Amino acid sequence: MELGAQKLQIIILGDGAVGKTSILKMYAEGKYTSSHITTIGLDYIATKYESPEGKSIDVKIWDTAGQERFKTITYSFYKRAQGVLIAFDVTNRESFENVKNWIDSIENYAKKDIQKVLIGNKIDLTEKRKISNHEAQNLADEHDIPYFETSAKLDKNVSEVMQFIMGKVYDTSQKARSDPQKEEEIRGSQLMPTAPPRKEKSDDCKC
Ligand SMILES: Nc1nc2c(ncn2[C@@H]2O[C@H](COP(=O)(O)OP(=O)(O)OP(=O)(O)O)[C@@H](O)[C@H]2O)c(=O)[nH]1
Ligand SMILES: [Mg+2]
Repeated sequence: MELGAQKLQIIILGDGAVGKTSILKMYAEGKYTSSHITTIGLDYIATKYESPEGKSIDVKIWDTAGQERFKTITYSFYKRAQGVLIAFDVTNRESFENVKNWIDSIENYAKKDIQKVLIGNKIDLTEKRKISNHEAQNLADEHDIPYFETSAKLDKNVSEVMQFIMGKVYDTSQKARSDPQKEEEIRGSQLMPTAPPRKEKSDDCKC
């Protein structure tokens, strides 16, 4: 049975200021800003994935807020995501330690077959680096998650990681589409609610 227009849904998670928005902005717009504009609640970018058969598939990538106070909003968006990027900052050990918590939350709130990728961002800050490639790769291996290192600032590995997750999500969704039992689930995933993008500058935040 043929389903309606296919749309892939991906979410990016990780502590505040690890560079989630910067990665997505570099991918979608080829732009980088050095100021930290904290994501409030939820935002998204829309892009396309060219499938190996030459189909152009709509992709929505949800940009979440790392701050604790927005976690409830984020959880409500886990359920329909088919792919998740978990990002940490290679110069910030706490953000790396918290990867385990992000993985736990995915296990608690997301679909079982969600495709995961771990990203160590800010690799341009060589002198300040606290987490080696080896240490991060070990954690990724423990959880059986592919690991990529990126620099949103230098546009290093950004399109590679995005293409990788979209490819994984597309392959999984193709398999699911040929399984009639999963049909309803796919339809549901195309009905993800849209949140208006809202941003505020962290410097001005009085909260
Ligand atoms: N040196 C360097 N700085 C980066 C890189 N990526 C992001 N940053 C900086 O890190 C800060 C935080 O980046 P954001 O993309 O806003 O981080 P975020 O994870 O979206 O943060 P929240 O929305 O608060 O959760 C900004 O000042 C960015 O300019 C990178 O690859 N290298
Ligand atoms: Mg952000």
